[in-house]
Amino acid sequence: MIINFRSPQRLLAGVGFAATAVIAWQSTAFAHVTLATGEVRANTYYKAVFQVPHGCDGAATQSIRIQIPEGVIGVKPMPKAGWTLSVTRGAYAKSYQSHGKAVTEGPKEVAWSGGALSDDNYDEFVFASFVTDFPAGQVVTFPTVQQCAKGEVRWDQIASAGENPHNLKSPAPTLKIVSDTTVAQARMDHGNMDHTKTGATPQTGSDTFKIGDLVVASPWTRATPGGAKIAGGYLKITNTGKSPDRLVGATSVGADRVEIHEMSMTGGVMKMRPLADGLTIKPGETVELKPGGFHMMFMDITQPLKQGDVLKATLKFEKAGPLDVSFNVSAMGATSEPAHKH
Ligand SMILES: [Cu+2]
Repeated sequence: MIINFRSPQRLLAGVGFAATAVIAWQSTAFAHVTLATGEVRANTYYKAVFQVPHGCDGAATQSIRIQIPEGVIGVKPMPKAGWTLSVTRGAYAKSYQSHGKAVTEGPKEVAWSGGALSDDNYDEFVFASFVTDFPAGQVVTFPTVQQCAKGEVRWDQIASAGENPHNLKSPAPTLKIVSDTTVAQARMDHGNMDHTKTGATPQTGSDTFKIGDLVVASPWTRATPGGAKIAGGYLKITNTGKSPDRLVGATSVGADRVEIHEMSMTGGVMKMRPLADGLTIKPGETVELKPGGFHMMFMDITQPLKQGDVLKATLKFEKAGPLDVSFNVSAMGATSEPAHKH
């Protein structure tokens, strides 16, 4: 009798734990209101997905109001059940060509209001748009007001030249215009989502670590902003042997746990998921873990990572066994490994 009573409870407890883990990842991953895809080419359609990770100091979110910058035209917001959608139209500063016609006015602000998004939940606010002829490298900002049952947050701070956007308390969501030749992949690995990339110039490191037939080259990570709980880990693994091996996990004294993730573009939105079976390295192959692709994820880091630091970790390979490596900590927002001081 007692056993029959307890079994379903144990099952439920298991389910509850899994769900909690997922939510914890989301809320730590996106500290600010940000765009899911932070890079786009000029003269293309752009699906803007605004991620709202929490309320205002614990209070539920009741409205999200987004200003549309000049040059982003033809905005079509996605209605949301339980929210009232309103669009404020106005004249554009100049005339744009769209499908052979001149477009001189359109939405200048969109707002979803009357909702109740609990501080414990995460939601997305979406519109379709067309990004006009911006020069590559330009950062387009979308000042956003998040109004809550109590208080509001104005996500409208814009980094001035030379200023690190990570130092801003409430940065406006940003979209970086990339050139045609740049692969338009959003290099948003969570901790640095959509923030302007600054800092380190590409440098190839010389750190290598070997075990059995495996060579691990140049592990690196990024400095993390104050409250960040996660950090990405990047490196290259070469299998010089005759049989496949697998990176099945890792541990680090600097993190509660370490996961291996994959990123992929789905419907214009970059998503990531843990690789349950690890990452296979075939004989003769080099697998690169890098921003926007496969990566390691340090979860619940014990203290912020600072540029120039070294984060120790132990990689676990299915056949080769454990391998101690050091991740060099690059600048915040860096897209490649830091220069080394040996
Ligand atoms: Cu990840």
